[in-house]
Amino acid sequence: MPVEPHVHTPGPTDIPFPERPTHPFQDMETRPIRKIVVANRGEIAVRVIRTCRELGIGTVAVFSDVDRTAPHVLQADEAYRIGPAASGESYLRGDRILEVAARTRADAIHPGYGFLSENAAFAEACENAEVRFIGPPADAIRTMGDKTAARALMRRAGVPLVPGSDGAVESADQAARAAEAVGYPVLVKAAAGGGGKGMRVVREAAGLDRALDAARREALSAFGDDRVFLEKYIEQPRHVEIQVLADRHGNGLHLFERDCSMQRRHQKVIEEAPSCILTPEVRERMGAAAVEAARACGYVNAGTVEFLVDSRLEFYFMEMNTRLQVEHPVTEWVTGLDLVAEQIRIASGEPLGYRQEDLALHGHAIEARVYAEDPANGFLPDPGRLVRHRIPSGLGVRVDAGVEEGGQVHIHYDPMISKLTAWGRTRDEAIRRLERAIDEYEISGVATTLPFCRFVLGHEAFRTGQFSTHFVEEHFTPEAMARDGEDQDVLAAAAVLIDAHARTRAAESRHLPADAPGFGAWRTRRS
Ligand code: MV4
Repeated sequence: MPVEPHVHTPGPTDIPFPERPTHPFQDMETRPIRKIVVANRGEIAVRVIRTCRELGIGTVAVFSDVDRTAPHVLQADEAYRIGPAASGESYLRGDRILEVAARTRADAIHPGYGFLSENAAFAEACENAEVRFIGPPADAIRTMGDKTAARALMRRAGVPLVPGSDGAVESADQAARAAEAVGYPVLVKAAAGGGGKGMRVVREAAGLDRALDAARREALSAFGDDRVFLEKYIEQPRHVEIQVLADRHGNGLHLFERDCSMQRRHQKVIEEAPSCILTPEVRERMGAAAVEAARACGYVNAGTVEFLVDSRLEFYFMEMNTRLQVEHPVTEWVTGLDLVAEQIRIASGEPLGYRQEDLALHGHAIEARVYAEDPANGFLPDPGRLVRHRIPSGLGVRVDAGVEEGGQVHIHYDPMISKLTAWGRTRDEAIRRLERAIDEYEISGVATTLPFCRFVLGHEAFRTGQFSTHFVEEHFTPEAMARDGEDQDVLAAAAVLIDAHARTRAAESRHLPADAPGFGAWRTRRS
């Protein structure tokens, strides 16, 4: 199916397909990047377009039928339809995206996160079409996508691993021997996994066979691959990940860590940089291990090495994410770098241009993810129109939104509305600023995770930094969240009454109806 140019595209709509190569005197490695196809939607597509603007690089958006007027489409220089709403028929169609790149004579494709970002075959197809994939080489994606291959490589590279089986377990017998060797409890994980799918905790030998079967079945249906392996189960871990950058010239460095321990069912809720549990000495060793992990798999571009950290601050390689991550803004806050600009410079073949010693942490940053989900109702997605969307601002506040007021959160895609981040000189200042920003944020039309984020930020365990990846299951109930908001509700109710009175008085003196626009609207914080 041919791609249809969007109506707002200036100039003729029947641009002929150029022959390739279009630059006979410059090979792909050194050709400058002048135009980028952004193969994504929502906030990350907008995020990439912003940096392209700053760098003077042209942007091409792609969109599905329901995204015809989405922010990323309106903000790009050109935009092309790639199919119907379902992502399998649009944002996952690498062939159509490559067609758009050819037709628009783009030099590169930025995949964002999700969709095609960790698809080795797509990265390869880009290179074959002589369009640069702004991400790592296909082989690095492939190696890190196979958790047993990644473990084997990390072992050889001397990166600390959770004790476990060498490679996939072939039989129940072999699994039992591996489990005895590391000691119970153990965790059965899918080789093709990640994100917690196909995982089973086993507390004693009696439960192993059942867990193996269950994990295999889940892995087969989720990934089409039933290979599983074993690891010692770390009981109350922190999730700490290191941001790395590597150029084509063999230079690699890290941009310190993000603490992503605050999760709910493997979905991150609050992320921060730096981690309040690390010491400078552990930070340095983890950073060095992450750079080594990247070097070992031939990594180029931006990537993230995830570690589990136990209560003794021992750290263990978990997996490597071969893409730009949702939570990258907190790293941008504390390093002052633009990670998308770094990705593009690296893809252009430029050297990093600075060394590890040139980098320092500055202050503290925290991100709250704002989803159209109802925390009072099992976090059920609540898609719909953002009747009101007024974002906070002010010193040290950043909002990356993919939907504007009047726009839709669609059922077809991830229900994230925005990422709200705040910076402070200290962790406490960052927390207070993020709380202030949440209080300033107005959303109506859909339920959001804002009150849930407010609950987490106000919790003693979060304030003191004494929490693990189990925080939400241990401390969160809709009732506790509601209690937390009660004082605010009383204040909001009082405010509504005072406002109504003020409106009436103002309307009387100006001869306007009391509901005239421009008087502002009160709302409760949990609206
Ligand atoms: C673990 C673990 C404990 N011990 N591995 C979750 C997702 C996947 N990337 C790996 N995960 C875990 N692996 C060992 N050996 C605990 C988790 C885990 C987890 C990790 C990070 C953040 C949140 C989590 C929630 C539940 C389990």
